[in-house]
Amino acid sequence: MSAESTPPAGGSPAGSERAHPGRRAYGFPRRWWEFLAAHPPPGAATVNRRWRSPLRGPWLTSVFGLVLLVGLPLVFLTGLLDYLAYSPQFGQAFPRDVGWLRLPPFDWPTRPSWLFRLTQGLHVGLGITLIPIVLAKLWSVLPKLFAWPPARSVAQVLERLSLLLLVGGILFEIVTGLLDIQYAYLFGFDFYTAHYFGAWVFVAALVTHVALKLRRMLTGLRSRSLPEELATYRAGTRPEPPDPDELVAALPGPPTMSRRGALALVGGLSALLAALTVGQHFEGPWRRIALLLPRGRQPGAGPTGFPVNRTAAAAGVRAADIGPGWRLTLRAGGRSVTVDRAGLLAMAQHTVTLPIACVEGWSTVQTWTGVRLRDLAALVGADGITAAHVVSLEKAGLFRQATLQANQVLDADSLLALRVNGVDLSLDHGYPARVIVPALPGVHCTKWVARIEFRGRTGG
Ligand SMILES: Nc1nc2c(c(=O)[nH]1)N[C@H]1C(S)=C(S)[C@@H](COP(=O)(O)O)O[C@H]1N2
Ligand SMILES: [Mo]
Repeated sequence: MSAESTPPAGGSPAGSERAHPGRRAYGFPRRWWEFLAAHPPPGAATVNRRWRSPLRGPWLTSVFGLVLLVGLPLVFLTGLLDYLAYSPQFGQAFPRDVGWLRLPPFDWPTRPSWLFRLTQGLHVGLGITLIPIVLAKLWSVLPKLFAWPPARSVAQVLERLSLLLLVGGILFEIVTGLLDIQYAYLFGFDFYTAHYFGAWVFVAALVTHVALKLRRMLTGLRSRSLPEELATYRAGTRPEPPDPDELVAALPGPPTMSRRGALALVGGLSALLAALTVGQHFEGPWRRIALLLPRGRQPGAGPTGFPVNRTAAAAGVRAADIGPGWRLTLRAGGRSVTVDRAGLLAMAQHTVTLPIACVEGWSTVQTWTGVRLRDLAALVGADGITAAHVVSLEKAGLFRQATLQANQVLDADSLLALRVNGVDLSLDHGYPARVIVPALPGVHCTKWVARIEFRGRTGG
């Protein structure tokens, strides 16, 4: 039995107890937890003896905690930015309505052109890279999950409840996120809604946790010197001194690994995951080792050999839809103009090098040629543009249409692309015409465009 389960007769160290015998401040009646302590469930009393790693302790927990304290808010913030990049003001972000969590609307910028590539890359990449650190942090405090009695005061119950949301929240975000980038919707709920609200639950719990533990983390960090730990091999590894939180094992076993070994193992796993992830953003051999990239790992050769999110076949686009009979319809203020591909090729052509960055975690930079969106607006006499609604010839599907902000329509690099890397667009990349706009989420770079409706102050 550990010392805590047999409180010394005559009262506990809590001063309040002396003033109110039999009752702790904000605590349960002492009889309750004494009863609980005397009746542990099978195995609970020996937990302290079973978790024997001499590496567990406030310092190690604090090191992992510090990394997560810096990293996880960044994952959260870049996730929110990705949400905002979808222009929620047009009701096209997922989830569509977030109630009072709605953030002030603003126009997602078109510069720098790699902005969305950066935010989604950090969100997915850092999220994946931090997984080993999350698991290591959980390992370092795991025995506390089995602490008995489970709580002695209302404050402790609340704290453990917040830990449930914290741990449950981060594991939920990791699992749903990983499944999403594999396009493996094994769960019966909407990914975006769950991942979005799950993130807020996690962050609320994180703020609570930081408020409660920040000082102990700082004390923990100061309790040992990192350079010294990094120079200490297994033979010299000693347990940390007993701590009030009981992170240190009551009966530490001999070390099987040094602290520097543990840090190297966890850091090495993170580095490995990072290496398997960054390839999602670069061509050549990198993309081939991007094991977490589900689509387009073998994008084929030639100028159109870059990743395809959804093929023409998958989108139900038939050859007849995009043959010589294809027309682009432009609309504004009740007017309508139709152009064929030859007509578009006869207009002023512009060439830009821009990324397609898919929110599912990959990106690719290519050189696109086509007509400026603002030239198309002029062709149909649209002015005072506030937005443009782009519709593909796909009959159904979430990605068949997108609304662009005014700044996205008017940017000199925003194109209806007809060609890529010097050749006609391939069928899978959106032939006869697709949208490409700097810093626009890939999902809004509509392929197989059939119609563009310009909206403006002067009707339309
Ligand atoms: N019509 C249509 N356009 C679409 C899609 C689609 O499914 N249908 N997918 C979008 C998504 S999610 C991405 S990331 C990009 C990918 O473009 P790519 O397949 O040419 O690489 O196209 C976008 N345009
Ligand atoms: Mo995408």
